[in-house]
Amino acid sequence: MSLYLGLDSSTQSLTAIVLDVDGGRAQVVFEASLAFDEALPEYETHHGVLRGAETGVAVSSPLMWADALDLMFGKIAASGLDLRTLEAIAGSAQQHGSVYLNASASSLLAGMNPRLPPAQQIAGGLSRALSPIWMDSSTSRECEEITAAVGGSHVLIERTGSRAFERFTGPQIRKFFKREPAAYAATDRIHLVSSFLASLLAGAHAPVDPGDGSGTNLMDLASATWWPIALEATALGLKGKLPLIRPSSTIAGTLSPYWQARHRLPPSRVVAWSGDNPCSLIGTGLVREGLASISLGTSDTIFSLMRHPNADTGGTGSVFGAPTGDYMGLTCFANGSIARERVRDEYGLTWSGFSEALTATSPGNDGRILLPWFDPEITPPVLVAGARRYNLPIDDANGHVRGVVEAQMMAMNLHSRWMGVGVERIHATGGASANVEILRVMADVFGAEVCQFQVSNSACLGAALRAYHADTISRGNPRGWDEIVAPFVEPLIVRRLHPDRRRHEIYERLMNVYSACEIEALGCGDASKPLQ
Ligand code: XUL
Repeated sequence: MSLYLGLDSSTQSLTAIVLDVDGGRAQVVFEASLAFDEALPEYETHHGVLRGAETGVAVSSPLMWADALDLMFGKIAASGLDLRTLEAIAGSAQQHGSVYLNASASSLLAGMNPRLPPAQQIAGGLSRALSPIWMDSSTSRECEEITAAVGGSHVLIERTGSRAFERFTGPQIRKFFKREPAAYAATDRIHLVSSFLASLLAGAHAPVDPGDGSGTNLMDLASATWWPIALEATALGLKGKLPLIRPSSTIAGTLSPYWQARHRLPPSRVVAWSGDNPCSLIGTGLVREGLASISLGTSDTIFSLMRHPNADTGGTGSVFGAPTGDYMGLTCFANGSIARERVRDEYGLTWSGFSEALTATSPGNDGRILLPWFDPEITPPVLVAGARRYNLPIDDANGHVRGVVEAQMMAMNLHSRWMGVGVERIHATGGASANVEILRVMADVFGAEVCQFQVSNSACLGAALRAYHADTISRGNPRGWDEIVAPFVEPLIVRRLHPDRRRHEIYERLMNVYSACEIEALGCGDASKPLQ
């Protein structure tokens, strides 16, 4: 019996999954989640986020993420599991967010006192109190500057797998460098959320993996190394401040004496952390081409494994490194669960009321269309938030429920075509994948079979599977990804939804209308004024 722990530090919560692997058999023996707003109210976040006075700013506290780890280890220690066989720990984190540390951080990380919580001990190691996160859309100017300095968008896309995106780490670093030069100069190390949390566990600076490194606009995708031209275009002296990039299976260190003593844990291996989307790729079993996953979380994402980094020259999506050593195509939508919740709350519904509204309305929504850009949107790019409505009266609750779900699915279909994946089967994950009515719309819009999983946090499951995989390598007995993933992921499929041909035809026609609405709203609408 060997235990493997996966942690997922997402926008709104921290989740943990422990796998028990016995020979070829494996099962989930522990799963828990804590929401930042409720578990750590002293950080005053709303859905895990702090909004600044400046438009588009979205930040969060790295100290909150550290305290959440401490609370979660407390839960794991109290679970009754025999943790002496906890062999390895790996993690998944919201992508793109960055944590800024000064030169004292190394010794602080190494010398933490197990009698005290982590946050207060590492606070002095921060050179920037708050971390910009993936929801931040305040760096358009920096995106333009970086793009121009590297020789244009096509060059950036070809080398890094993505055009300059506001949420990506490079533009965020550039903004900090320009606005707070003294604090930037006092920064010794800039971690991603993933490598920061791995460093905290290992008690020493941990590397970034190519999956998360590719979400920075700074990494040369083909060689998985920092790209000097992008570094120069971003900020002075940046190379010396970034962590090393190492394969996802790298053992970053041993669980530090702090965590061992504080929660009576063994000296488990700490595996490099990755981004939540690369981890979800593993957790939904996408180790082969031709399948797609849709994650319905705070952000909605659609992604697929790629053997070759076929970048999206149109600039809609991104190519990231995959934990398998391959690549993954991804399109990200900012208005995911927050938009669904917004509609649910606005019309005083529960989730079952939300499902009932979906059942009570017909596919195609009788021509009512909602563009659910309640927050600034990534795909398509909408910097100033504001929902748009077509034939949809503001007091029409049912129309809004179907409108938000249909819009999200149609947008995912339209904006993932660049990946060139003929989608026959979709693996659905994320909190909202528990809702069968939402998955029915997904199946009909895509004309594809949709698989629902028993574990809705596939990023966390993927992290636990990565811990297992890296452990087999470090013991000199490596297992292939198919062997790791197949016995786990397939049995977790609890439901398969098949598309209805007639409904799919309705959506094929409606997608042209939806696309025209997007174009009209982006090109002709006054982006500062919602239509209703
Ligand atoms: C992906 C992205 C989001 C975050 C959410 O590019 O920005 O999916 O990773 O945690």
